[in-house]
Amino acid sequence: MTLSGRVVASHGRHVVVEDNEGKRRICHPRGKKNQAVVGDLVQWLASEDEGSIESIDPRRNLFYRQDDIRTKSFAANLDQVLVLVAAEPEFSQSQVARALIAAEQAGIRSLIALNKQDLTQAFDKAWIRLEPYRAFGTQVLALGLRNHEDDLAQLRQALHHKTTLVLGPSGAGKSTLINRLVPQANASTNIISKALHSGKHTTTSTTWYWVDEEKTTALLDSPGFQEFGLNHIAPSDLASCMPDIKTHSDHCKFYNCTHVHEPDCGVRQALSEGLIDAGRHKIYVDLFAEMSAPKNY
Ligand SMILES: Nc1nc2c(ncn2[C@@H]2O[C@H](COP(=O)(O)OP(=O)(O)O)[C@@H](O)[C@H]2O)c(=O)[nH]1
Ligand SMILES: [Mg+2]
Ligand SMILES: [Zn+2]
Repeated sequence: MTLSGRVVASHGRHVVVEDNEGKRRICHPRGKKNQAVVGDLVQWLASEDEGSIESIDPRRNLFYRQDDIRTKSFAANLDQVLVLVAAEPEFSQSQVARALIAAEQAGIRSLIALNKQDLTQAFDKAWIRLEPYRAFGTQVLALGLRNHEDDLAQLRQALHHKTTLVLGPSGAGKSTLINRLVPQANASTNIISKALHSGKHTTTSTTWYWVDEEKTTALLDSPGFQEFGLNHIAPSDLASCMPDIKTHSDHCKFYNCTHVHEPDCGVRQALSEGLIDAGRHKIYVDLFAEMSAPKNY
């Protein structure tokens, strides 16, 4: 008889499943298909200390990121994506945009947090760079993760009772955030590394952490943020994944307007009137070109 469980880490095709008692063990996929990802609820079968995945329960959603042609990583059944950036190192607007587009395409809410409030000058500059996101309704939190006086109440409230995938460039403070909110994070990582027989947890793609003992709030840490590919999205769907572009795309003359060069384009009109941020339109145009380029694989 199969048991239900949740995928809490993955390593290649092998995953770590947490059972209903909280015990974690490595499970192997049965067959080539049915690739389970972190966040999946699965039916599994025990065999001694390990197990096999028999089936994957229907998913609420599936978040994709494609780092290059080969490496795809996913997480399933998310409530939201938290894009964590910092005053320093300076974040890439394009990377932030990509993460939000991937979330929007998957039907997942996203929010942004800007860390390192103590670096006041750089922080103020970065805060202004996030203005276009606030303008179309994205929640942006100010954080000082290294300031232990701060109880992070606003952040805790935003995460409460939710499953949140944390994404951000190296150096933004992802590990600091996990360690602040998940006191037993290191122990949890060690159990996962042991189950996967891998010395370093850095080879794990995504890891699930429980924030509270009641297991109602979860954080997923996903290392790496570079080369955030969006090859799974059709260029014609891009505008609908960028709320500030989408708002102005209803009044284009051509139903299949790409908002790049056409006359009587609502988006380009809004751009010329300053209603769309020029940097955001540039990101749209660049991404549209990237997605439209012939794929050589
Ligand atoms: N100045 C400052 N540094 C911070 C803050 N939070 C984290 N850091 C530092 O930023 C560096 C990168 O943090 P880390 O959590 O490893 O980032 P990750 O690469 O996203 O996991 C570390 O040296 C942290 O101590 C903060 O609020 N202020
Ligand atoms: Mg880290
Ligand atoms: Zn248009």
